[in-house]
Amino acid sequence: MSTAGKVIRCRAAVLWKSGAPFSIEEVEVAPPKEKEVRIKIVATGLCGTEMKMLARTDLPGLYPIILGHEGAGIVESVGGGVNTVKPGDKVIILFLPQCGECSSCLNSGENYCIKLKQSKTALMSDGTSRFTCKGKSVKQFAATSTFTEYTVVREDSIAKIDASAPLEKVCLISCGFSTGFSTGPGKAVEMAQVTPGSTCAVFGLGGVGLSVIMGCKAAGAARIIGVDINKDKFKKAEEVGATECISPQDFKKPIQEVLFDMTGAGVEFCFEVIGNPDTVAAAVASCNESHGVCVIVGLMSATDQVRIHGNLFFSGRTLKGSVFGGWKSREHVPKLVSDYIEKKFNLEPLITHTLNLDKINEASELMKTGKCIRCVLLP
Ligand code: COD
Ligand code: ZN
Repeated sequence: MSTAGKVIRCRAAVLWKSGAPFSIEEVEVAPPKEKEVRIKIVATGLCGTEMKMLARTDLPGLYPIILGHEGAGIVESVGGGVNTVKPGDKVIILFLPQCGECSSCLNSGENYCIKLKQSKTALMSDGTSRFTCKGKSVKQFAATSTFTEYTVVREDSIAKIDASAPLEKVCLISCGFSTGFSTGPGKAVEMAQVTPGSTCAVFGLGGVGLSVIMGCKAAGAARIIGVDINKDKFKKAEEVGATECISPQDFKKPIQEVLFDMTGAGVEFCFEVIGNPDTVAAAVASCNESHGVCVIVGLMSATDQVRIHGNLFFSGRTLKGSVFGGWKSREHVPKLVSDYIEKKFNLEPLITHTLNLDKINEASELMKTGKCIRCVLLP
C-alpha cells in the first residue's frame, strides 16, 4: 500500500538533550511539501561532525534533534513541483545544497550555495521540520537528518545517482569522502591544485583525512606525510597512500619544524582535517615559504580564533578554506558515484564498521575512542 501523502511512523535516533545518548524512538515523518522529497534511508555514516555536535554544550535550543547528514536512500514520495526525481530513484543526501540560483551556484568555480547558510536554521528551529516524536517537533540537522528510516529534504539537497550504486558504500560520497577527495587531476574544482611529484602533508587521519590522502595520491603527489596523535591511524593511512606518518607527540620540536627537517623546504600542500586552531597554525607554518598552500578542511568551534604570525605570509604562502571539497554537490556527486562504480577509487578502506542503526551509541563510542574510521549505520 502506498505511503505517499501519509504520515510515516518509523524508527529514528533522537537526541533529547546535550550529553545524552541517542535514543531509538518511534517518530512521525510528515509527507514532503512543495519542492521537498521523502526518502527511505538505506545507509548513513557517522561523521566526525556528529561527534563534534555530540560534544557541544553551548546550544541548549538545539534539542530534540535527529542528527546525521551523510546518507543515501531511495525516494519514497515527492512533494509538488519536484521534477528531478521520482519514487524509486536512488539518491544521495547533500548537506551542501545546490540551488542553482545563488551567486556561488552561478559561478563555475564556487560551491558554497547560499542555501547552506540558510539551512542552519531552516528545517531546524522555525517549525519547518517534518519530524515529531511524543507530540514534540524534532529538529532536523543541517536540513537533512539521516539517523532515521525516513527523512524529508529539499529537492536541491539530493542528487539522483546510478540505479546500480551500492548505497551502503556510496553513502560516504554524501560527505566524508567528497569533503576530502578533491585534489585529483582534471577536476572542475580543486581546492589545492596538488601537482604531480609534489610533497603534501595531511593533519588528521580520520575518514576525511584519508580521503584527502587518496586525492593527493590520485593527483600524483610523490610524498604524502600523515600527521595524527593517534598512531593506530597510521596503518590505514599508509594503505591508502601516505608515504610516511608521524605523531606530534613523538617530538620535542613543534611539528612544523619536524616537517621542515623532513622535507628541507616545507611541504607544498598541507591540509588541516581536524578543525583545531593550533593545528591550523602548525599546518600553515609547515608549508613551503614561497609557494606552499594550506587548506583548512576542518570546522572550528564558533569561538575559535587562529593565531598565526603575520610574517608567515610575507614570502608568499597561501591559506584557504574549502567546503565539500569544492564539489558542486548536485552536479558532481552523480559523477563521483559513477567513478566509484567504475572502480576509479575505493571506499572500502574507509568503512571499518557496519552496524544496525539501533547500535548507534556503540558506533559513537567507537568514534570517540578512535577505533573506527567510518561506521555505516543501516536503519
Ligand atoms: N593533532 C593531530 N591529530 C589530531 C589532533 C591533533 N591535535 N586532534 C585530533 N586529531 C586526529 C584524531 O586522532 C582523528 O584521527 C582525526 O584527527 C579526526 O578524524 P575524525 O575521524 O574525528 O573525523 P572525520 O575525518 O570524520 O572528520 C574530520 C572533520 C575535520 C572534517 C570534521 O570533524 C569537521 O570539522 N567537519 C566540519 C567541516 C566540514 O566540511 N564538514 C562537512 C560536513 S561534515
Ligand atoms: Zn560530514
